[in-house]
Amino acid sequence: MKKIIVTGAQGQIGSELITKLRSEYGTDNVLATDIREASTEAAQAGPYEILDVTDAKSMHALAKDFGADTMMHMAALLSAKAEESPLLAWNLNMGGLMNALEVSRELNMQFFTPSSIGAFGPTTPKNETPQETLQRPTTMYGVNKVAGELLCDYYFTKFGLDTRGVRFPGLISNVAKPGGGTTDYAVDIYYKALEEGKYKSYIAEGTYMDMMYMPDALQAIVDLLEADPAKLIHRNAFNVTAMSFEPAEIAASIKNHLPKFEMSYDVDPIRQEIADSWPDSIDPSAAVAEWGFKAKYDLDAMTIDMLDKLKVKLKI
Ligand code: VAH
Repeated sequence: MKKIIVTGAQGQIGSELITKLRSEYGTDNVLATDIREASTEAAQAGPYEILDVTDAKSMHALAKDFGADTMMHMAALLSAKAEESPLLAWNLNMGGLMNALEVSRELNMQFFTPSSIGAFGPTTPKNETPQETLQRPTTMYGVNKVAGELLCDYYFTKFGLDTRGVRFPGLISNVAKPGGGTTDYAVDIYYKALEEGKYKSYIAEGTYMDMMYMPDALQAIVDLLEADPAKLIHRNAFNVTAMSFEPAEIAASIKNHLPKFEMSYDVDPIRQEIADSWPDSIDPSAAVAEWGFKAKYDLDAMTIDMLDKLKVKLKI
């Protein structure tokens, strides 16, 4: 049975990933780590340690003492926050990744870390973006993601480390509220629709971005972890997506269930510039062919589940 160490376990993906991994592999086989004290129910539900991913010595000691054979490196600064603090983003995103790769190499662990559609830039083909294409991102986050993909492939070809990754689209979750992303409007809108009956989008109408509901993202991670390595032509990182929509479309989907919901716009130029540099839709065919990637939720199915879950969470 796998013994897994997760970094960034209280982040947007990490906080749900530890629950998913514990249900798949057993609670005691998943060590959740984060720079902060365990404050979420998920973090407190199993083995947990404080870890700053820029501290290689501590990361090595925790992984070795736990007997980990799998590293899920999730700790990172997201796109908008990275644009606010590019040097901090470089040090955390690249320093943390290098430490996680080195510890995984030293302890011969399987390795996973997510890339993002942010690894593409304004000169990348915008529609049905191919698995292999031009990647010249214009954000610090994108530079980190492209460099990270290349580093992970290097560790696979140079050291034979079993590195695997996906390029996630915007992820929508009813558990952890995200912090610092560009696609986060697609999470905030559900909360505000229920709490206030209206939402002011910082992303302009007509701005398409790839998106995915968190349950599909978590299943994709487990499916890739378990994939037959002999069938993997690519490794870092696979395009995965479930849908592509623009703000008016998610607003319409919500309005089908909350007829009085009102949408308005107050565009944030920084996050709009980031969004404009990313693809409108990416092509996930390599992930489908090499490890059977399949998303279950489309926009309307996600809206129904998000509203149902948030009504309970917000006691509305
Ligand atoms: C962000 N949610 O907005 C992340 C993601 C594709 C976007 O990487 O930065």
